[in-house]
Amino acid sequence: MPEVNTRWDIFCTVVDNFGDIGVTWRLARQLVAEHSLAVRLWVDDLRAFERLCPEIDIDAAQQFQQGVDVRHWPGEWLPTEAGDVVIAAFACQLPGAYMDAMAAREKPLLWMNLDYLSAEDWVTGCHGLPSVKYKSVQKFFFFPGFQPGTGGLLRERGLLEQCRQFQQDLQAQRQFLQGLGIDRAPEAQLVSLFAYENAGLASWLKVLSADAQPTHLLVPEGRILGDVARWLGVESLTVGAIHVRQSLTVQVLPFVRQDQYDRLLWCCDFNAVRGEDSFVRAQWAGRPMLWHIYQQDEDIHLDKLDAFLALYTKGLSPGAAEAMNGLWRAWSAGQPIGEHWLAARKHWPQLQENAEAWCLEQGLQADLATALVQFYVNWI
Ligand code: TRH
Repeated sequence: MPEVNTRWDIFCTVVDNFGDIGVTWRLARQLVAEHSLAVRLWVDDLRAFERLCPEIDIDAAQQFQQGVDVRHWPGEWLPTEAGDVVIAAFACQLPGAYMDAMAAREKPLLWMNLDYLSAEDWVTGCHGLPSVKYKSVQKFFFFPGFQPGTGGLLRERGLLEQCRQFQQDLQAQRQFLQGLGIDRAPEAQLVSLFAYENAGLASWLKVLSADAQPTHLLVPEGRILGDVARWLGVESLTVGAIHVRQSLTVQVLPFVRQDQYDRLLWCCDFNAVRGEDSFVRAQWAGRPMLWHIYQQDEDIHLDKLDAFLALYTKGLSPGAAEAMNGLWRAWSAGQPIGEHWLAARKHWPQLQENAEAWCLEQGLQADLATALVQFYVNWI
């Protein structure tokens, strides 16, 4: 493993939402906590960061947070020595002067692009390959993924054990939920909902409200709230709002810190998630889930969705796999999902087992931070 003093620079531009900072913040913390590395995290938007980590001082050019040297990536770059390892997250463009500093280093450095997560087959072939060069400095592709031969997924040491322990401790869950103002409706299944705007939502809420089984739906503040409000027939929804419609209780939560969001996922019987980071965290919760994939031009996200579904549903019976495929595809297309939800409910025990098995199978892979460190060790 690399010498303790290795210096790593991670660059993050917040393109939209929270995935870019969500992923890089987790990675930076883990490299510090588990690999004793000196990590600078350069972020261009500290306000987005603050939502996930309220301790962030949005006016500070530099600050330490959980051992990570957090730097506000300034519009006008100041001369800075390059690190030993440089990670450009999601193909972000590094400052020209920093790239010159990289090329000027006497000791060569490792430069990597941390790519988007995809289950597509081609990822295995491209992971670790050389990409472009800047002067004498070679950049490499680093692809997260679900299959051997990829860079794996972000997973902190002991995460799955911690999650299972929490899931077995009803008192700890109750306390945690109460801290967020959640008093679980009796006998209700707990469902979390984090998604982009979705025209298919109304059909789901309708089915949930008419179901014999009560549902307590937890909706963190965000883009889906407008659709929830429309279905409820209320003008707007604010944090703390609770509305009951027959079997369905809808509660609006604040946007919580990242580690609290993880716990919320662990508490729920079903998690609707989106983007990249919450999608992975729901998998670690080991519970059935629904993914609202981030839309891309020319519908290329649909290939990603299908590639993941093919892996995720491979252990299911044909009926259960069909129900999952129908549910996930309809949700990401913004189509009604009420009928698909009912079809999936028929296979619930199998979907629960599958979620656990998938989580354990993925937990056998090396985690992404360790794989990055290993990549560096192999490179020197
Ligand atoms: O926010 P996202 O949609 O992020 C993105 C971006 O759109 C990005 O541009 C795109 O590249 C990427 O997805 C694929 O969804 P994601 O990735 O799930 O990120 C959300 C983060 O917010 C995640 O780290 C969890 C965190 N979070 C909290 O910390 N507290 C909360 O209450 C909630 C709901 C989320």
